[in-house]
Amino acid sequence: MRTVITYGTFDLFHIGHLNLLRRAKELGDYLIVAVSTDEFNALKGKKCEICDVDRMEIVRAIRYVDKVIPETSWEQKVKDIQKYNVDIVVMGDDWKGKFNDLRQYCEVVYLPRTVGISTTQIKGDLKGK
Ligand code: C2G
Repeated sequence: MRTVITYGTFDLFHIGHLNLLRRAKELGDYLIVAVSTDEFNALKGKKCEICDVDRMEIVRAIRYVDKVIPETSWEQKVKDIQKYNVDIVVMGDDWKGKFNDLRQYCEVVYLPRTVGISTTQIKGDLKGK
């Protein structure tokens, strides 16, 4: 069984997130998604519209997702890879190169982002209304 893991905030869940999760699942048999906690997002300088409990619940309901765990730190990825026997880490290519150090543990795949959609853009559009 090939286990895939990906990490993200998934705030205001949109088609870009769904495309990422669908393609991540296509690379294996079991997809784990680590959803950033509100506390970790504060470290990332991100303020979420949707709280972490609800963001995790929404991601958990996606048909491609087999397990949801909290993402609480940058450093947890190595522990996750070992704990869950991960074969592939998948991220959108805005992160291209950032996680290459994980290649000593497993494959790392960067997938093209879905153009034309982002949580920031959605928030901006709503503010303009
Ligand atoms: N994404 C995408 N296309 C978009 C928007 C996002 O493919 N139009 C991807 C991102 O590249 C990322 C995932 O969807 O792989 C989640 O995006 P965010 O919620 O913005 O996650 P981010 O804040 O980048 O957190 O440790 C890694 C971080 O937790 C990633």
